[in-house]
This record gives sequence, structure tokens and C-alpha cells, in this order.
Amino acid sequence: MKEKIFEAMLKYDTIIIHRHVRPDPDAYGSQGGLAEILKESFPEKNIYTVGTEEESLHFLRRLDNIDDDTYNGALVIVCDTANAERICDRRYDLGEMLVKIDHHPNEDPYGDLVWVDTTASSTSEMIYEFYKEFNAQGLQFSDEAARLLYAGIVGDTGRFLFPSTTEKTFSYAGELILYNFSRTEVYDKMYELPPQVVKLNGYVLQNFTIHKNGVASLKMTKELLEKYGVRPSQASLLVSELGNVQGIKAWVFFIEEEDQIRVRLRSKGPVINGLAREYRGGGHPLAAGASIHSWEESNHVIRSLEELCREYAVRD
Ligand SMILES: [Mn+2]
Repeated sequence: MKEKIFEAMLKYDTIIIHRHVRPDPDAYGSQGGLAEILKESFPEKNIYTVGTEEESLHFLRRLDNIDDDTYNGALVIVCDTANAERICDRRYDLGEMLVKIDHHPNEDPYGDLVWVDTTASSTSEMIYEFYKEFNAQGLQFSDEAARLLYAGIVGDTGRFLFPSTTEKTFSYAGELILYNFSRTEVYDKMYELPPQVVKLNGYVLQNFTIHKNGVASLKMTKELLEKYGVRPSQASLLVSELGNVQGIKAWVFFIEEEDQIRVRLRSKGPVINGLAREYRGGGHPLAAGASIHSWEESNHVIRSLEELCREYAVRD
């Protein structure tokens, strides 16, 4: 499959790279890292990165504005996006050929060529692997590619903390830091938080609820977010905070937005992406998201999560 993707890259003069909505560092890292590799390797080709920009990730990359016409006869590559409906910039199917590169479970195998590796910590890790594999056939690398891919790996592994971090992840990261970029700057920009978010974090730590079977939850209403002056997208950054609570197996944040309540699920063992799918979502086995439409429904999610944790404990 990788061979076919490389052939497509050689063949097309215009390559447009997409990623998922609500981007994270791996979305930007894999998208931008691949773009930098392709620009470095094929200076004569037109390489674009598109999507709605996320202000807090401007430090990683600024994206291109392109006309619909640019898609004529183009190769479109989508990074880090499990389902077609989560692809940012709906024009992804206007090109001549569509490629999916991702590390989430392949529930929606959209595209003419699909390369999915669920053992990879991140799509950024896959992009670096791709470069290594085709380096001998002409792929080039750069400091900027290294910075982006490193940021993506760090983001998706929670700074090499999550179980998705493998020997390969460490070894690639070890190679990436040999390039010329400031790790300190990457970390500072990725992890510094606005004061109001830090204060909301205090609220999270004071107000989470412990349920049966090692489940914890926290509900954030629109009023609460307004009081703290925090956007829902910023609030969801705090979900990992409950991972340190003793005895917790899985936990969930409910964050109220204009027209829905976003559900952020995390786990230390019980597989939760099936539950997420039941509530219009999906994701990784241990980190997933969904959407619900009432606070009543949030209680159903909590009950389901308790049940998952009970089954998990029995199986253990
Ligand atoms: Mn990812």
C-alpha cells in the first residue's frame, strides 16, 4: 500500500493535504510534516495544506486558501481522520485520487488508497516511517518536517506517556530531535494555558464525581464555561486531568456547546470507543469522543461506562 501511495505522489503535480475537524497537534503535524517532506522532495510540484485553522495551533503551521479548480486532476491525501465525515474542508473528494493515512481503527475505509496502522502512536509517526521507507527512492526531509512530526507524536502520546507509545515511537523521536528545531519552544506552545483555563482546571479537580466501578465524570454547563470565560474546545483539553485519581478506570467529561453536549471519554483499560459509537462518535480504544443532546442522556453514558468497567473488572 505504501508503495502505491508513493507512486501516486510521484505521478501527481498537485497534492492537497487535509486532516480532521477540531485539529490537534497530530492532525497539524502529520498534515504539515507530509507537506514539508513533499515540498523538499519535489520542489516543482504544487503542495497545499488546507482546513479551518485553529488559533492555538498557528505556531505549528498556517494553512493555504485554494480555489475549487485547484482540485482538478489533483491527488488528495487525508491524514489522521478516521471517518470521511470528520474530514475538514468538504472539498476533499474533488480531486482525481483520494488517499487515507491514519492510525485510528479503519471503520470508514474512504479513499482509493488506504494506509491504516492502528499500532502507530500517531499519524505523524507513520509519516516519518513513510519518509524513512522511501528516502532511498528520493524522499527528502527538513528541520521543519521534524518539528511538525515531533509535535504530532508528543501530542498524541501525551508526552510519551500513553500505552500507544512503543519502542518505535521512542526511536523515531530520538531521530527527530537530531534536526534543528527548539523542543522547548514546541513544549511551551503546546502546554502553556491561558489563566482562565488553569482556573477552570481548579474547578475540575474540585468538582469531579466518582461513580461505581472506577468511573469518574464531570459536567460543564454553558453557564459554567461562560463564568470562567473558557471555550468548549479549551475545556476539553482538561479531560486528561482525572487520569491520576486513584482507583479510576475510565472517566468522562460532558461539555455543553451551543447545540449539543460533547462527550470526552478516557480509559485506562476498558475499551470505550464502542460506547462512543453508540452516541454518535468514535475514536481510539482508550480515548474517544461522542455527542449527546440532553443532560439526561449524560446519565445513560455514565451508566454504560460503569457497566463497561464492571465487565472489565470481571474479565481481569
Ligand atoms: Mn492522531
